[in-house]
Amino acid sequence: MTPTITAFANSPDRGQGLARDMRVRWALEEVGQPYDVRLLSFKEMKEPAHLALNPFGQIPTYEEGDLALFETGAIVLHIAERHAGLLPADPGARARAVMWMFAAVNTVELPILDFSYGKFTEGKKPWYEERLPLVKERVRDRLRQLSAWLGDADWLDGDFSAGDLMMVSVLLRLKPSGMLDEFPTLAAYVARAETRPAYQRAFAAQLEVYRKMVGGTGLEPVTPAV
Ligand code: GTB
Repeated sequence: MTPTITAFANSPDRGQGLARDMRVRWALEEVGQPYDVRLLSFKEMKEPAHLALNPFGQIPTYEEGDLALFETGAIVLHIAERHAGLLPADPGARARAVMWMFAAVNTVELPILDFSYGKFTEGKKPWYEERLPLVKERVRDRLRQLSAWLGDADWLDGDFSAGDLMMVSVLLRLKPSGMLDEFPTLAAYVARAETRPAYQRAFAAQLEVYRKMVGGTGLEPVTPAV
């Protein structure tokens, strides 16, 4: 059965791969599973039909027959469990790949979101500039630790896995800020992932939405807003 995912009809990042349907598209591409996409306006995301799928009124969601999921980590794990290619067969290695998925969203993403959301939600507060160095240092702490773990390995634990997919997706959020480039090991890790054909297909599909819906080239500067 072909799953259907939801995505922004008009993504604030102009189709540059930062909206979270990208993670789901990428996972589906890695395992070779075709999918349909239902595009939603911000208004539609807050209406009852979508709230029945995701009570938080966000994208992406994932529908497959009777199954409806939200939360990208859960969706990517579901895809990885049902198809070969994103989780190792060995039970220990599999558990560690899942551990890295959680580390991505629960340990690394938190300070990154504090940094990137802060600019838009708190940017005009008098204390924003004073707090910013602390927020950035928390991000750098995680990047330093992750960089030390990765060393000269290609991926976090053996072959590319759903753990890498989630971690790279989280790190990509830092790209517009330039902070990732302070850590060449991580910049190379992200670049390595971006060369994967599955990543490129997912990116192209997301960009195509922006081109069709908005008529832009996708080459305009990125201004993350959500
Ligand atoms: N924890 C959830 C998950 O991982 O699935 C979070 C989902 C989420 O944050 N969805 C966002 C959303 O629906 C879109 S992806 N926001 C609308 C709302 O909450 O009303 C987050 C996002 C949006 C835009 C950019 N950007 O433009 O750079 C980057 C990331």
